[in-house]
Amino acid sequence: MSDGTGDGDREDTRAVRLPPGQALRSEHRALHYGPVPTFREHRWDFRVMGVTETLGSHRWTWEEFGRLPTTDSVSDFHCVMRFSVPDVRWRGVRAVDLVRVAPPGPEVTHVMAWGEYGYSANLPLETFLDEDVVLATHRGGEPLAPEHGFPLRLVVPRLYGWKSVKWLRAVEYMTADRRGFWEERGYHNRADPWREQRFSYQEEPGHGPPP
Ligand SMILES: Nc1nc2c(c(=O)[nH]1)N[C@H]1C(S)=C(S)[C@@H](COP(=O)(O)O)O[C@H]1N2
Ligand SMILES: [Mo]
Repeated sequence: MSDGTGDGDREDTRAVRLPPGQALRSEHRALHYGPVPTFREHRWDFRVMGVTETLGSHRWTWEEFGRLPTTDSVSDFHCVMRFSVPDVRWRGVRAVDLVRVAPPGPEVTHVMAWGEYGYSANLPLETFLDEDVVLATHRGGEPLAPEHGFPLRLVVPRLYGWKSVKWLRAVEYMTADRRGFWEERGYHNRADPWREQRFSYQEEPGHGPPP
């Protein structure tokens, strides 16, 4: 049996792995809106808030966050600007493991991920719980570079890149869907790259709350 490492096999696999309208890019160039924040450990915390099971919020200092269990996860990264970066190795706390220690109330349907400076992105709780979703501290075996989200970022490989919030500071549990930063500014509420859900004008009834 072939181990699938021949060049031909590899090309085939990648062609299938590339969502429509995307081109491969090996270099992972940083892309974001606004400045790169400076990490100050004494001022940093991470919170899980909103409709938690206890209705109280959970808070971790950087040191406490570092004691949560971590996992390695390799995934492809798809930016709405039509490029995809294959085989990115992330390390961090899987969203499912976070939710285990900070459970949502039973009526929670969506989460809002919050970054520094109020950047935000919404996603269904079900998607947040996919096993490849991580709150990443490392990329390619190294701590995140500042421009890639140091010290912590969300990675949601199955949605377009803007949902992968860099400089992550909080996760909010919600009982209804609400638009995040780009979802309020013309980008698709769902953002599934396999369905090419790029812009909000493509949304159909049921895809999200009114823009
Ligand atoms: N806080 C924050 N996170 C963000 C963004 C941003 O502007 N601010 N841009 C998003 C977009 S559009 C993409 S494609 C990815 C890019 O991640 P990278 O810079 O690590 O390649 O970050 C996402 N996360
Ligand atoms: Mo993006």
